[in-house]
Amino acid sequence: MTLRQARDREQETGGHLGLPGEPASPGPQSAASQARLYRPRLLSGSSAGRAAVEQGTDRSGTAQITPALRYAVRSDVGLLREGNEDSAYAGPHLLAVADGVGGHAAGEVASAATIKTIAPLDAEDPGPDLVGALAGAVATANLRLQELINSDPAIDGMGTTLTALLWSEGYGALCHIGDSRAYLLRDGQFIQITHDHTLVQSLVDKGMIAEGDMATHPYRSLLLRALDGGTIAKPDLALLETYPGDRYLLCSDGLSGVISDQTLYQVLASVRDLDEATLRLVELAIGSGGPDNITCIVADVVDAHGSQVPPTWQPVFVGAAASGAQADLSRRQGGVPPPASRL
Ligand SMILES: [Mn+2]
Repeated sequence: MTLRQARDREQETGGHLGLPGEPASPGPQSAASQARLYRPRLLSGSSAGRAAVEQGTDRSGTAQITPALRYAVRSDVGLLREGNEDSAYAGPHLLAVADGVGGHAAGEVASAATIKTIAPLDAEDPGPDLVGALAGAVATANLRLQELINSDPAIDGMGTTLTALLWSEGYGALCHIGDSRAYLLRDGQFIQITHDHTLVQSLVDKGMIAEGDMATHPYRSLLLRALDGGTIAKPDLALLETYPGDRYLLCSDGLSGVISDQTLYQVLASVRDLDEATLRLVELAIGSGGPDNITCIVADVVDAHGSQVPPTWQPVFVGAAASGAQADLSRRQGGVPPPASRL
């Protein structure tokens, strides 16, 4: 089955994803089976503490809570790949992982251009429509890929996944296309909040193969959707409510393809320090053979004033967006190389 045939088939069978409500019983064992975009209910049940957070007070009704992000990001080429085609950005309002495809530098160009195009969102006022702001930036990134391909037919066929969270004052807009992933650890429950746009995921959804066979399926890398500059981007979009104590993981398939959800959960639930958590995750992927580039962002929602650990303010680029592809891009654009990245 070709990619186009697979895409057509997905469309015929209604593979486009909606936004189901809260899963009935999320938990570490069910993370993969709950692989749907996830919208936590507002002020659900007896969550008085959350209701207070919504109103900007604590349970006593006195202190103001100022939610902010604390994060760490890491990218590693792995053991078998010559270059790193993953790119990622983490800043106080934007977390994004992109995994380039296309081979021979083109994947690097695609992921780096996408990350570079959406990164300025971090410093902008997103306005009242957080999802719309992120979706607009992603559409612009897709047009950027089209420009790059038009100017250099040698890179035609390149594309990239993108999983991004634009965060503002307790709300997160989630944009997802491809097979990078986002997970949420909340109140001891760990769930995957994105749904892979892969052939094997669609086969699992239709009950044609077992979930346990995904990782070893010969077509496990075949994407049904990606940003490729050639078609209108169709990412999944959702608005999440976030709460102090939430921990988010965004990663490329170089991590989630070789490390089980159960192990991801164990690391995230047990390693408090964010830098250490990202290091442990990358080490685990390398210990499993490191067949692909490995990129992960781990982010905690903290109270900027009340928390013992301060928020992070430093923007960070890693992977292709932090190195060679930037120079390639500036040459393609005929411009001056951008300043050196912070990592
Ligand atoms: Mn990958």
